[in-house]
Order: sequence, then structure tokens, then C-alpha cells
Amino acid sequence: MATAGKVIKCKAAVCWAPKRPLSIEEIEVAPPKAHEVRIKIVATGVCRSDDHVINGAVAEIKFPVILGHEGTGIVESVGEGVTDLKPGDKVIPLFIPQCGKCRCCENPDSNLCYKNDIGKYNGVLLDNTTRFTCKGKPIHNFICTSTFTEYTVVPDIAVAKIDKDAPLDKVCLIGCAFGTGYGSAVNVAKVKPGSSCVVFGLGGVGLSVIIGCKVAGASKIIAVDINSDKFAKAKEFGATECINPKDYDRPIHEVLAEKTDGGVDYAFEVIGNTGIMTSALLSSHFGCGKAVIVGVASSGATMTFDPLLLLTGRVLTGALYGGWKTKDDVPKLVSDYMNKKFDFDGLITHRLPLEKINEAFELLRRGESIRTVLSL
Ligand code: PAD
Ligand code: ZN
Ligand code: ZN
Repeated sequence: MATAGKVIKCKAAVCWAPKRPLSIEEIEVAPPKAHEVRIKIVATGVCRSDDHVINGAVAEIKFPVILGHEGTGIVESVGEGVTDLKPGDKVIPLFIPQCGKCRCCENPDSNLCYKNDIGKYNGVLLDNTTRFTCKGKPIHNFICTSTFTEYTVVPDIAVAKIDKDAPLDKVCLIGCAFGTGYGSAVNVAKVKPGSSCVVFGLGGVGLSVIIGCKVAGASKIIAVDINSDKFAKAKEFGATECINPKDYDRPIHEVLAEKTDGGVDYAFEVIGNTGIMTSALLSSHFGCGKAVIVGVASSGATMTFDPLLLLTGRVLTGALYGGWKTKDDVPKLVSDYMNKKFDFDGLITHRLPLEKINEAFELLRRGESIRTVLSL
């Protein structure tokens, strides 16, 4: 490509500081260094986890930063030593890398590669520098992805090459919402055929949990949200019943226990509220239920519960990104989508250009959108 080896000037949405709208700027994107890849982003979803940074809930983040972690793109150029990717490849950037060598990568039951930047939020690539500048200032990366820009640079261990025929304006959701929710059901909980499930929180991630429960063959899928406007979509994706806790004057776990012979087999918290995490635990059956934490609570939040809840046989667990080994599993998820094993197109309720990114976040905050996909 004519741009290989050169600095690219392009548009990006920069988050200069918390609690301020993102601003569309011209930025410079340096060429990829060794084991890095420069990607032309094509589409990106707007996720609640980006909004947590914008609203100041993630104390560790360094500003300014380019957010976005649910995208698709095409490789523009690669740095030295990159062997599995070439210009023109369709890709999904991975917010958890897979180096293949660390203790978590070597353990079949973990996907939290040591090279990830979640929680630490150093905001730099693996050589401790960034490839973005704007108005003479360095701009930080976000969790190995930064997709709210026309071009990004990421480590090669944080890129999955996908089917050349995949529709990039849809499979971007596999990069976060769908991959996380679906994997939480089929991979983390390992939902069994004929089982009962409850899903708290019906955003893009929670609805994807419902898709996973349905694909796994659950016979009862109860959807819970304080916004009843979400119920139509929940039913479309497979919920067998929808409950609004505001309609009851007693704790929701009591209501659920009555409906499910003492509690569900699997309960999922997909909001990020520690009180609801405890509700999910209480809603799972005392002797054989499993509660799965998917939502990300604010920095420093804690949960307390009676340990007897676990002694009787319940299991409490959780995972990032549905437990998937990212570089290995993301291409398979794209193939499964292409082969119609599941359909998540209905999660995309809005489409906007990058310039309208602040409007996309407003739609999410008001509960009017499930996912807005931005085109670049
Ligand atoms: P969203 O804001 O689109 O959906 C959250 C839903 O929860 C909304 O429909 C709300 O109405 C509902 N809700 C809020 N409070 C309550 C309550 N008290 N009781 C019942 N329902 C309520 O978010 P999302 O789907 O994009 O993300 C959901 C969470 O998952 C969020 O915390 C996000 O940070 C986290 C997440 N985790 C991972 C991961 O890897 N574990 C990945 C992506 C997102
Ligand atoms: Zn996300
Ligand atoms: Zn690793």
C-alpha cells in the first residue's frame, strides 16, 4: 500500500478528559513497529465499557485516550516479524490478546493473557509508547484496540484474522457484546439443555447471553430489566418470560425461586451493579445453581454475602470476554455466524457516522439503543 511506512493523518474521536463529550480531531498515526499491525477501521460498536471511561468510573485510565474496542477493519500494513497477517486481511482487534506463552494462555481454562491492559490501563503498546499524536501531544491507546479512529495500531497478538466474506458492519459485535454474552452462557456457565436461566440486564451483552442460553438448549430463559422497553428484543432472542423488578414489592430472588422450583440453574449479572450480583447469587438454586458475573462494577466496588450461600452448593464465577481464547476463538465465532449457528443482527438498532459518536452514547445512556454501529 502507498501509505505503508508513512505517518497517516486521519480522523478520530479523542477523549481528552472524563465527563466531556468526545471530540473529532485530525490525528497522526505512526507506522507499526515490530510485531504490530496498522488497521483501517471499517465499523465499531459503542459499548457501555467505553462509557464507563467517559463518565469517570474508571479511575486508572490515562488521558487523552482514543476509546473503542468492538470493531472490525482491514490490515493496512504490518511491522517486522508479523507472519500471520498481511495487508488486505479482514480482522477483529482483540481487547484481550493471546500471546500463547504466558501462564493464562497455557491454561486451557483461562483467557486472561498477561499482555492485556485491562485494570492496569497503561494506555501504551507493548514497547511502552503510543502510535497516536494530536496537536503535538501523544494520545493513549485503549486496551489493545482503540477503534474510534480511521486507523489504529495494535500488537499482532491482539488481532484475529477472519473470513474474507464476513460482513464487517455486523461482525464488529463479535469483538465485544456478542462474544462476551454468548461465551458467558456456552463457555463460562456451560448451560445444559433443558435448564433454567435468568439474565439480569438486557443491553447488548445481556441479550447475547440470552442467545447463548437458547443455542445451548435452555428450556426456561427469564429476562430481567428495570426498563420494560427492552422486553420485545429479549423475547425476539429467546427469552421465555420477562420480569420488571419494579412491578414487585418483594426481593426479585424470591419471585424467581417461586417460578423455578427453588432457584435457577444459571443466573447472569450483566449490569455491573454489585447489589444485583448478590441477587443473581440468591436467585441460583441453593444446591446446584451457578451465578456468573459479566457486568463490570465501578473501581473499588465490593460485594458481601453469607458464605453459607456457597457452602450449600452454589457456584459463583465470572469471566472477561466470555472466557474465549481470543485469537483462536474469534475466527471460529465469525464462521459460526456465517454458517447461521446464531443471529445477532437485531442487536444493531442504530447506525451513525463517526462524527455523531456523542449522539450514539446519548442513545445508550437513555436506554434507547442496544448497539449503535459507527461507520468510518
Ligand atoms: P447496557 O447499558 O446496554 O445494558 C445494561 C442494562 O441493564 C440496561 O438495559 C439497563 O436498563 C439494565 N439495568 C440497569 N440497572 C438495572 C437494575 N438495577 N436491575 C435490572 N436491570 C438494570 O450495557 P451493556 O450490555 O453494553 O453492558 C452490560 C455490562 O457488561 C456493563 O457493566 C459492561 O461494562 C459489561 C461488559 N463486560 C464485559 C466483560 O468482558 N465481562 C464486556 C463488555 C461489557
Ligand atoms: Zn465492550
Ligand atoms: Zn498470554
